[in-house]
Amino acid sequence: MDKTSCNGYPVDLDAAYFGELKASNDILEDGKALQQRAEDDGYIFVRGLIDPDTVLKARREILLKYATVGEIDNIHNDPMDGVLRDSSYITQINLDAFVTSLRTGAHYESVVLHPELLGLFKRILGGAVQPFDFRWPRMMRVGEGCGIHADIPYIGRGTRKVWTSWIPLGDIPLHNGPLIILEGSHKNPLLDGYFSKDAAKEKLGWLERDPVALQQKLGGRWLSTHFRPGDVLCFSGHVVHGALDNNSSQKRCRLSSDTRYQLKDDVKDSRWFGNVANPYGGDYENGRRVFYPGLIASPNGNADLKEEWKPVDEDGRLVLN
Ligand SMILES: O=C(O)CCC(=O)C(=O)O
Repeated sequence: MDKTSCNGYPVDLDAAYFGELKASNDILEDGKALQQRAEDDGYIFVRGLIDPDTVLKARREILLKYATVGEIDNIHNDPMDGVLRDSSYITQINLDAFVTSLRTGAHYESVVLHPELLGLFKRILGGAVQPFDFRWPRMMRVGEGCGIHADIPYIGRGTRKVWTSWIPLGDIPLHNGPLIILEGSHKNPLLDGYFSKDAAKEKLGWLERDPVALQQKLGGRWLSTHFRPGDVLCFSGHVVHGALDNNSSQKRCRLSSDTRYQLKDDVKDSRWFGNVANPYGGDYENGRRVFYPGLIASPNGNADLKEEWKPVDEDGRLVLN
């Protein structure tokens, strides 16, 4: 069996430390109950909110783009299997244009702006909803994962009432690297200082890399599940989360999306709105960057996966150190 780890640290799957996300399908149409659960748990998880066909079309759209740049094998495998190639041409292409095409693909857009999703956020947040213009489609290679953090230091320069939706673009069992969230962390007073930070201004790193060490400090179980196409996990910017590592022995990538939503009339964090043609997001003084997480095995390192925004040259090509 493929192992379960987080940033290389073993994860204790004992029920005292690790549990299943609670599905909210039974209260899906009940705004009051959803708001109470959002307040209590910090997250709303819904099985099959979006029809799987819509999600799988987005998966195909994105994986074929990755196949075009040699990251995914569509010659010996069905591109939908998301099997990684050992070497790619990613350093030779205009990465800036490539990630823009991922973010703006029509099928991808019909997932992140799906009426069921917008309707759910309207009920959770209690009013008309504004999705961020910027989006974060994510491809996680084997051996990669994600550091543990909360979103609010990264996206909270406008309203503090910002929510994320994490959407699996395919089947994601535990060994394939799904998102994990730390139960009760959104209300933990030990995190007040962390929540008030501005990640870009303070050059903030991960809150932690070791899930067990953090759990010992803060308490709570890690929660996740075997995600399936159509499932949606929505969580507040104050929920501490990370991901299990992608330990697929089949060399399957993990494909997912994270996008942000807030109330329409609330103050916006201007970095993520408007014609985000050059969305390097973080306040980088020295040149242009694009959102391209991972690449742990590439010559430019990124061994702890911290630098998700990678420098590109004037032709949009990845700059290797
Ligand atoms: O998908 C991941 O591995 C990380 C996603 C994330 O950090 C987020 O949704 O805020």
